[in-house]
Amino acid sequence: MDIALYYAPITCALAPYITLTEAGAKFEVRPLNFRKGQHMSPEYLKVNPKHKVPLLVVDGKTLSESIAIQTWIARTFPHAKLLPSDPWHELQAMSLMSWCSGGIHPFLARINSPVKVCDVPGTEESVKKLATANLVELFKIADDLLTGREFFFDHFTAPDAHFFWCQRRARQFEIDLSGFRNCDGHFKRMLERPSVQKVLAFEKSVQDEFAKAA
Ligand SMILES: N[C@@H](CCC(=O)N[C@@H](CS)C(=O)NCC(=O)O)C(=O)O
Repeated sequence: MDIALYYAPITCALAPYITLTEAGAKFEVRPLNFRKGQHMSPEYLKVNPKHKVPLLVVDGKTLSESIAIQTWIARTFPHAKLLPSDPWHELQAMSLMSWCSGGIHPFLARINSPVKVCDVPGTEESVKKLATANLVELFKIADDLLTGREFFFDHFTAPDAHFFWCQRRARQFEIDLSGFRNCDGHFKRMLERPSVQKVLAFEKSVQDEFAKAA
């Protein structure tokens, strides 16, 4: 089976990189340079008209959307237990990933690019402020969910990877999460995982390559 992951540094494509690594999958990574607009190139738009990453290619067939990708990885590599085995908990895991993707991510995207949601001159800071307030509320919910737990379930699963990315992105925007000790503990535990260290080292190497090519 040929597996390729379209990826870009900093983006949420970090999460399936983590789970593919946790699963011991052999996969090729195809980095896109967003600064050079490679995700908008005619070649990439043919592969993914949504111009987004992550995108998984399995034996030439494409799969977009993080949750579908994570579910495919979990089903294809069941030994890695990337989703809980109990059916109800499995659905709770899907619910968590939907929340990361549809609840948390859009507010992170607004901070990254406020003009995409409001182009009225002078509103950028206001968009960011509102998004930040929403994120603080969402991280409080996550903090409560993580009370007394190392991970969202009784072991590492795909939602942990997805939430790790959300938290990392929020920290890069310097959102103050210092009051959320359970989130903080989760973040630190994730940083200790070899899969996470691998993707962060990979990210650095790609960023260095892109900087050289700039
Ligand atoms: N709903 C998608 C969101 C993916 C997404 O927004 N990816 C961003 C990077 S974090 C992207 O590729 N943005 C480029 C663009 O929108 O042109 C998912 O969960 O996979």
